[in-house]
Amino acid sequence: MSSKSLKTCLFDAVIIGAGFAGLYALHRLREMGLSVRVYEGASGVGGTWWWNRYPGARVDFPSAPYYAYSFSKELLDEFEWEERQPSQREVLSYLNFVTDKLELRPDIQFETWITDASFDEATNRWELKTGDGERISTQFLVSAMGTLSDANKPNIAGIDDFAGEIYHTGQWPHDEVSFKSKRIGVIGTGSSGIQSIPEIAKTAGHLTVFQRTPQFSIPAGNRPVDPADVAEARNNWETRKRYMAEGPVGMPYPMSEKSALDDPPEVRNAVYQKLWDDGGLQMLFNAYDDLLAVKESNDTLADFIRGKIKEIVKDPDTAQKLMPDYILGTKRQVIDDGYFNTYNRDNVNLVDLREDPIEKFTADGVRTKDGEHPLDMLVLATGFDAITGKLLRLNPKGRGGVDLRTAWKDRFYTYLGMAIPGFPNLFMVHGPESPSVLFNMPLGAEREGDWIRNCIAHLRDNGIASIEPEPGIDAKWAESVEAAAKETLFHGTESWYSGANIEGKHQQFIVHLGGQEYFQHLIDVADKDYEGFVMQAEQEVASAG
Ligand code: N01
Repeated sequence: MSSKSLKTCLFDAVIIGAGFAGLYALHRLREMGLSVRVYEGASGVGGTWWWNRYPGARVDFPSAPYYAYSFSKELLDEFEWEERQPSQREVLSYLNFVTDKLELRPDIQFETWITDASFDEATNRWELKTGDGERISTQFLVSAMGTLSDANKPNIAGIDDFAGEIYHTGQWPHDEVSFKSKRIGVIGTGSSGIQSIPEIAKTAGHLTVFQRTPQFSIPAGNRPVDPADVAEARNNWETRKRYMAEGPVGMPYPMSEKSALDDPPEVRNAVYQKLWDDGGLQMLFNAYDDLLAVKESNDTLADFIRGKIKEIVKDPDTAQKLMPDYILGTKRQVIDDGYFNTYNRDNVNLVDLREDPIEKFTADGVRTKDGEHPLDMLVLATGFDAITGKLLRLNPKGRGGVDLRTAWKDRFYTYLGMAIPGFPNLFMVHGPESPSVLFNMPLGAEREGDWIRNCIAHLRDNGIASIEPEPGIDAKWAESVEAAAKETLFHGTESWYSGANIEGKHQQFIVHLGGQEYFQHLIDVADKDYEGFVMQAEQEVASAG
């Protein structure tokens, strides 16, 4: 037995994950004087930006310098972004800069996976184990494990027989992967597929894209950062922060307050054309205020993008296969750098899996209904068991030894998307039923991190040992999440927001669409002495013990 397995490390708070959310929580909790340790399985900071190193990986929303922490003007002033949609390499370099600037590194233990977490009711503490046998005891446990961190490897017949190179975009190797002169297959046309396909096509011998759902992709409009934009952000930081705080998705601009149906078609098309030329997700979030709420308005932009696909893709048969037919924006909106144009290359072809499904993989490639596709490399851009995957894999055990898989066997029960009934002193950042992926994520991480810090300070100041949602509050919270979704067009589409991409996962829409209202609600709950939570005083624990 190693000495590690004998010793128990004691902390006030443990955070799992060193991405945007975990680093911020560490900074804030440590500032309060708590003893805090971050455990991170990777060998560096970055979370999703550490793992997703596939070619073409970039920020889709929002543009630099707003996909970053907002709490410190110093961080804004000192980091120089290079590109408007920063590359994975650039975001990682930013997070390393922040880690060093705030001197976070000494409190992060890398290459360490937490493999077990159990709540001890006698002490009101979480007892953790790591993959190499280390034991840890902590009063508070913060899950910052990421929303898009649990890679989904599709269950396709024979896939393990494939003898060529095989990579998942979410677990991309650190060493350079060469596509030169190889026959490559990409499965998946979500953000990861659409960002990587144009890059892979540049040097591949041949690229076959296996598409199940065609996408409404918008040009990213990536380009070097304009120094005038950065100067404007730095000089008007308080105003930009106010827009981000007040807007529905954390954008640094005032939002449109006009319906798409208020403008005549020629004016509307000119608005869309300008945003198409400029690039970025403003087209969906800022052209009009009802694109995600009113189908007739949504159709105007959907038709505009379908027209663009027809214009760009020269082969009419391929263009037809690329025509999206779901409600625009209700799957994660994708932005790209030359995606549709890639299908005009001689070395690229598209297989429409709806008409020509995969039958099985062999050692040499893949057989679809209509033919054989010999491959040297397979790229799985098949997404993630989003938002809940990583926490369920850890499967913490709460009160009475009940594990999370059991507690969530019928649906994902939470309060505020941050706490789970029966799992005291466990906080989630970007959890299910919080705004998570449909809000500016670094900003959301800050606001949730601040709430956790304030909550822990409240507990400490008032001699409270534990906090957890009161029975039944989770059902009320679920109703409010559903009510917010029902006001939009998200409701009718199968997507990873609703668990549709993972076999056997609850079909439950797990993103809170309240935006600013959600964050105001967090503040109101705290102001009302943590309404909806039950707390146990330290004396009660002592006398029970
Ligand atoms: O994953 P996805 P992703 N056979 O789930 C297909 C974020 N992100 O990694 O739509 C065949 O979106 C699946 O088909 P369908 C961003 O939030 C951000 O691309 O289910 N196909 C789909 O086409 C994004 O939304 C950035 O019919 C199969 C694709 O695989 C999220 O991460 C960059 C299949 C999966 O698309 C996930 O994006 C990249 C099967 N068995 C990602 N299984 C930024 O820029 C799945 N598919 C910040």
